[in-house]
Amino acid sequence: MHTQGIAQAAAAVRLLSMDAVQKANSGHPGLPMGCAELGVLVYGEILKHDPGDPGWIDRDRFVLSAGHGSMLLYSLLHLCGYDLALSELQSFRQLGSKTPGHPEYGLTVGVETTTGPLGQGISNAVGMAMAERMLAARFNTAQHTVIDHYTYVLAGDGDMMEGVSSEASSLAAHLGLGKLVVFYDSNRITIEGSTELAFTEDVRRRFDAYGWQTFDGDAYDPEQILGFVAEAKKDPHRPSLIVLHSVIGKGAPTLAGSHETHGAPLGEEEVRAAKRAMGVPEDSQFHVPTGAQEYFQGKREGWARAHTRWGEGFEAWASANPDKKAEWDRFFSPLDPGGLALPEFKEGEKMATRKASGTVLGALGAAVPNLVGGSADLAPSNNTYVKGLGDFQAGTPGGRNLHFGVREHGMGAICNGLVLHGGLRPYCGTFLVFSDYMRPAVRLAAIMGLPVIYVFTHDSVFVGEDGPTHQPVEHLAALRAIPNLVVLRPGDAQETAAAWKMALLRTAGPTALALTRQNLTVYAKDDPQWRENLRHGAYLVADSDGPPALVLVATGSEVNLALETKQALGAAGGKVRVVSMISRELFLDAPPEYRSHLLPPGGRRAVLEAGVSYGWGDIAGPEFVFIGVDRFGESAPAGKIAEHLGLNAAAAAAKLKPLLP
Ligand SMILES: Cc1ncc(C[n+]2csc(CCOP(=O)(O)OP(=O)(O)O)c2C)c(N)n1
Ligand SMILES: [Mg+2]
Repeated sequence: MHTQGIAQAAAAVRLLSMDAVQKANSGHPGLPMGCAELGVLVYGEILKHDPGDPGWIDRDRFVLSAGHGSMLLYSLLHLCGYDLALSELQSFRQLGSKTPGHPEYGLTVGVETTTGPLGQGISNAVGMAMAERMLAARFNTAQHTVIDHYTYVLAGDGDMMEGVSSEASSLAAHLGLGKLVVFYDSNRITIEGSTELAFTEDVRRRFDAYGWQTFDGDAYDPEQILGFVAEAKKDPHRPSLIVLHSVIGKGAPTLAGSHETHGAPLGEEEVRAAKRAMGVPEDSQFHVPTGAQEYFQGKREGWARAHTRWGEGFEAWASANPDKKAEWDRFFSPLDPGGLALPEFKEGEKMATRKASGTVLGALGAAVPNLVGGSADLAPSNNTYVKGLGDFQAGTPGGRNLHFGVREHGMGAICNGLVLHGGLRPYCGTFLVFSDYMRPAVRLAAIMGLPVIYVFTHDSVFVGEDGPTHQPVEHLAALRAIPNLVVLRPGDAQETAAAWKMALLRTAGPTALALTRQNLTVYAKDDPQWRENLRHGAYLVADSDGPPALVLVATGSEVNLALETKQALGAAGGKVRVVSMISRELFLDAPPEYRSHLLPPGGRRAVLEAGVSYGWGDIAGPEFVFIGVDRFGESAPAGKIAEHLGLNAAAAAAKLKPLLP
């Protein structure tokens, strides 16, 4: 071990971090300074990586779960030789730089996931470790290992406090993810001060109880840390937690150990004093000691060699296993829409869209071999379980059905990790009402542009007897408010199959499917191009005779209701056009001609959706009639609720009649 080089490299991390935060006059110097040695060990001694090819599939992953310490990551990526110039560090937190306040996936090379919302990164890492396990099971052979890497995490007190990390860590142990190693930066400081204020549990014993292998040591003893990592790797069945006692802001002469170093510049004087103490000219800026440069330069050849060796092994594996190689290519290439054979549903067939979704999923297993997923303990209700594909468990890593347990938040974050790793297409399910429990992870999927698919069933008050706690009303609106999340609410089984196809072909972000508990009738569709036009978010289901006096826009289960309402209106119903709007956001993005063709400008509009009216004005105009649920629901059989809330054909017709000639 190159003790001197490591010390110099750690000094470089401290100098770069102090200066960047000072120059930006904003940021978090405490963590990068406190974890400088650990960061150098991770990037210099522990990680299998190649700065020349950040996308190398068999690289070890490193997740900075405590994303506020972003300068630690940026400093190390720069020092290792990733494509991150010093000038980027000098424009830390500035518009257009590659060094945003918190690490952002896709913006900065070498950043494996977007972090900052505490608890998410460590939970993403569980998904990454699961992906490694699944791909290894599928592709490695007795002669060749093409997937064999570790997932490392640096988590802080905040990560350990957030509930989502408990959900994910509990599952990680259950699944026996032995190649997951978490360093816990135990500096016992958070924003308000000492952890004595609110966090006095024994984290190590908590992880012991989950079934992790745990270690406890000093953040400034490199040999001990490397020893722990070696020990951690010996047990292939247990993830490892390495608790490291550290000092926040270490190296700051008067502020080290203080919460004041957490999230504010140290101040000009303190920075100068720190540089003096480190034996660096106090006027220097963004100084990288020669020893630090030499240390990382000395690593490059070894990194490149390991990568080349892997490449040779991969070639040998590919020629010895052409079938596996062909499957590999399918895993890592865009989906071929032509290969998606979807089940057909007949007009008049009565089926809940959750059931139709289950049927579609069953048919997709073979067509989309990298599709994996499951539910937060609601598979029988969400229809997310695919028979014949096996369960992913510690002893059966080839299984494709995931069991997340009752852990929606962890499930969302884990699915992000599954996508981030590369090679897999995950879906996950729960009741729509509990999308709230995973919303932070859904939002991050949208920010990162990850094509996770959410199967949200029981999508309205028509859930019935379970009552208002289980009846979503504001959830569609809340999900639609997330940019880059596409919410699809299909109106029947045929639309459900089409929605799945749209979700699978989406690569730029997540898709939420809102599906019913109750049966819906598959209806005739006036638009012969309806499957095509769904991409515009809406299409014509039943037209009026002549120009429409009223366009009735409905979504999901309410398309059936809209058609019944048209009937119930008798002759006046002939003047009503019914539109199924599977996605409000896609419709808002549709070409203006298509929109005005479907909803003629200036015409009367009504909206039928068993949810809140919030947001519908964007589509239906300022004076639309809304038939929906701007309140919480009731516990009763669905039919009674419909009557009570005016959500049946008779009530809707009565409300619309005065609008018609
Ligand atoms: C979910 C979430 N809640 C709150 C915050 C705001 N926040 C950022 S850092 C922090 C304290 C973190 O403490 P710790 O992880 O111990 O980091 P350290 O102060 O040791 O650097 C908080 C509350 C956040 N980033 N994410
Ligand atoms: Mg802390």
